[in-house]
Amino acid sequence: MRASREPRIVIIGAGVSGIASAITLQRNGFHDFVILEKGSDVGGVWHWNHYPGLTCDVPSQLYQFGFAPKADWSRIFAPGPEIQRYLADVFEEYGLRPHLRVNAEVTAATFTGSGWRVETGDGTVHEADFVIAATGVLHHPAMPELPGLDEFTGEILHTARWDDSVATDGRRIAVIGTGSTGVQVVSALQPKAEQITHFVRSPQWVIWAPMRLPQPPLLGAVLDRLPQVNKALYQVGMTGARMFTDVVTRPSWRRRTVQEYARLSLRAQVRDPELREQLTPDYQPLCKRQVLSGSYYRALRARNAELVTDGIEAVTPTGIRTADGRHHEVDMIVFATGFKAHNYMRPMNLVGREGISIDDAWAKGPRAYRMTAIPGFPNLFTVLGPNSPTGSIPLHHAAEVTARYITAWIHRWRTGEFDTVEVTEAATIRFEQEVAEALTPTVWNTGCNSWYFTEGGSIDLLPFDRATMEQMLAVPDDNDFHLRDAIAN
Ligand code: N01
Repeated sequence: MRASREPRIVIIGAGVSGIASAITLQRNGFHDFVILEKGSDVGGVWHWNHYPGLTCDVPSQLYQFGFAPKADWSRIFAPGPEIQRYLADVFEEYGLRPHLRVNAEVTAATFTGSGWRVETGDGTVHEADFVIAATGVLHHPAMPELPGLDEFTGEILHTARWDDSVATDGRRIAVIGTGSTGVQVVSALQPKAEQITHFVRSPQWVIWAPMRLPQPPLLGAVLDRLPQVNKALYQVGMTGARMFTDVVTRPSWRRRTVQEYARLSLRAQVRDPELREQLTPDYQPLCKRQVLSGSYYRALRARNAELVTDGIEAVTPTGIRTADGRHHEVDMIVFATGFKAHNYMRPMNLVGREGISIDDAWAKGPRAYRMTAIPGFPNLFTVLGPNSPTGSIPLHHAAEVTARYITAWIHRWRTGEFDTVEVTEAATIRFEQEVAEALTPTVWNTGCNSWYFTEGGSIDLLPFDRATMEQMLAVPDDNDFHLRDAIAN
């Protein structure tokens, strides 16, 4: 056993998972880390997304770090800019600014035999003992290649790269896509648009929820004064979230109840049989990432709104032509078409042991042992990586739990137990088999297409409950890893 030493750590990404990682390292006495962020500020998805109507559809009291609860959220479901501010405030509060490099996109990371050589777009090189890839899931916008799009003379926007200088009031707007984003942006733009046309390829179930409900100021004041009550409320929320996990992971009366509520949300708000027919999905509620809204159906019923479910044939210089031969004249096209959710850290040129690239390692789709360790890539961990619980467990919590797990490995490195730690192929295959088996009874597997599916056809989610997730990341299991000295590489 060698003397204690201090690890150099690179964290890639300053979103929820990067912030959770940095603070967890710091709280455990690790200070030699740098956070490389591609964007111009912290916040990840909440930095990049600022489209009109952006709201978090997870209750604010749950959509926060357990170690940094905010008492005074303005609404039960916080608006995007408030979440972005919260993340920036936490970042400041924990003194992370000196560790941050913005506009520092990692273009390459190469395993050296004992650690990593990480390169950013401007040619800066960081030598590290460990890399934590906290690069996010919903980061790379998906932009469909529609015939004629290049010839369109109006504005083209993707919701995930919104341009705040583009006017929307009094204009004829096409919105393509009806996930959580499309529903929010249509609801927000409709009141002041001249005309809004929502192009929907597959309708979604939209559960009614009071998305604009204010959080009572008195509650904020009480939670602020009594941190114990704040903690208790967080725990109550986590317990409630556990019931939701159960709803999606296996059939039960609870699942059926939520699904019935989804159907009722449509029936009660859309009386016109033709519109209701158009809005009725041909798959079970909850199969795709559930959409929540208190205003979408009302927006669609407005005089200046139209739902179009005929397929898009082509974009023309002045609008969109659908398969029924109609031409829809519009001034701007908004793509709410989601993300390439399975890219993770790619297109970064990530090269592991013996020259294996991440593209080769993931040729059949992204994979990682317990969401965080990849065979062939020693001393590298992902946070909210493959099979993360994006559809079931509060994300901040999942990021915190994963960050603690990684920190435990780094702690052992510090004490000199090993130079490199790499998950075994056998353990990764075993984990994949467990996941595949547990995915069978999930609602995500009941016959819809969604961004949860990888190109290879597997579902990229964690089909376990919170307790199982916490247990699997509680203590590193040596049997599942190769622990080596650098000399042996
Ligand atoms: O993206 P999506 P999103 N022609 O992938 C359609 C999170 N989020 O940005 O279903 C026509 O869900 C596609 O149609 P189809 C949340 O996890 C959270 O809305 O493939 N349409 C679909 O309707 C969410 O799930 C919040 O037939 C095309 C849509 O585009 C995730 O982000 C808020 C098309 C894409 O839906 C992604 O949501 C917002 C084409 N060629 C988002 N290509 C919170 O509140 C795609 N579509 C926390």
